Amino acid sequence: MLLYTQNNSKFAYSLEENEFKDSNLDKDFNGKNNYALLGVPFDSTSTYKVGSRYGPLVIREASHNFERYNLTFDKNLDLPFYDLGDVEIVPGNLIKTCCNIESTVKKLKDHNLTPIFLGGEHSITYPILKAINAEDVTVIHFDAHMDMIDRYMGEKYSHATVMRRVYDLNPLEIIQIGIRSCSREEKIFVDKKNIKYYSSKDVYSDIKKIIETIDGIDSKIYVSIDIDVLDPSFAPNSGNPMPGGIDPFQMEILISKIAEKEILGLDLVEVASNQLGDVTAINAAKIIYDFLCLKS
Ligand SMILES: [Mn+2]
Repeated sequence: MLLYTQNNSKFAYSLEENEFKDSNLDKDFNGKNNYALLGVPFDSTSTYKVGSRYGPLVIREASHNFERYNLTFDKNLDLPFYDLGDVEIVPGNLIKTCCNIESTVKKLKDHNLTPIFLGGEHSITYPILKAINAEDVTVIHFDAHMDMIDRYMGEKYSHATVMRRVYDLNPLEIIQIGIRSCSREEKIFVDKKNIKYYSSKDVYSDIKKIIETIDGIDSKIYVSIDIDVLDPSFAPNSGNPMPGGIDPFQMEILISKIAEKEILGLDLVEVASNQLGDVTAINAAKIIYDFLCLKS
C-alpha cells in the first residue's frame, strides 16, 4: 500500500504496481507459485440474466469490505498477489475472447503465476483449462448446473456447454459439487462417463463424504465456481439462479479443504450484478478472500 491509499478498482490487498515491480512476483518466488488475479467482463452467451460483464467490478468493490485478518481461519491475507486488471474481451465474440484468455494464461504460466479469474460468464473456464493443459488435472466444479450438454440451441461453445468442452480436454477427473439441475441427456452422460457429482442435498446430508473425496485427490486441481452453487438467498444475482443451493458455511468448509491441495488455477463466474454492495458480489468476494487467506 502506497502512502496509506487503496485502489478500489483492484481486489483488496492486491500489491500495488510499485510493490509488484519490487517483489520479484514475476519470478519463481521462494520456490512457490504466486497468484495473479484477472477479470473477464464478458457475458455474450448468457441464456437468462445478463450482467456478469459487471462481475469483476462488483466483486473487486465488495472485496474491500473484509479485514486483512480472517477470524474464521485465524490467518492474515499476506499472500503476495497482483490484480492485473481485466483481459481484453471482444463483445459478442466468444471465440476471439477465448483466444485472448488462452494467450493471457499461457503468459502467466511462463512467469509461474497461478491465475484467479473473476467472470464474466462460465464459458471462460474452457480457454483457461486449455492453456493450463488439463490432462493431469482434477477439475472441481461448483455449480447448480452440470453444464454438460454437447450443444445449446445448436451452439457448441456457450456458458451452458462449458463443462462438456472441459470434458473434451480430457482432464484426469471432473468432480461436480452442488448440482441440482440438468437435462436427462446430461444425467445419462455423466453416469456413462463416470463423472462424479454431488448434489446440493448431498452437501447438506453428508459433507464428510465430499471432504473424503477431496482429501483423496492426489493430482493438481483446477477449481471452477459458478456462484449459483450458493442458494439464491445468498446469491440472487447470478446468471441462472436455482433454488435449493448450498450455504456460505458449507462453501467455507469445502474451500478450506481444497486450499490444502496444489491449485493450478481458480475461476469464480456468473456474478450478474451492477450494484455496489450487492450480496451476490459480497459472497463471491468472500470465497476469493477466504482462498487467498488460506493460501497465505
Ligand atoms: Mn450454473
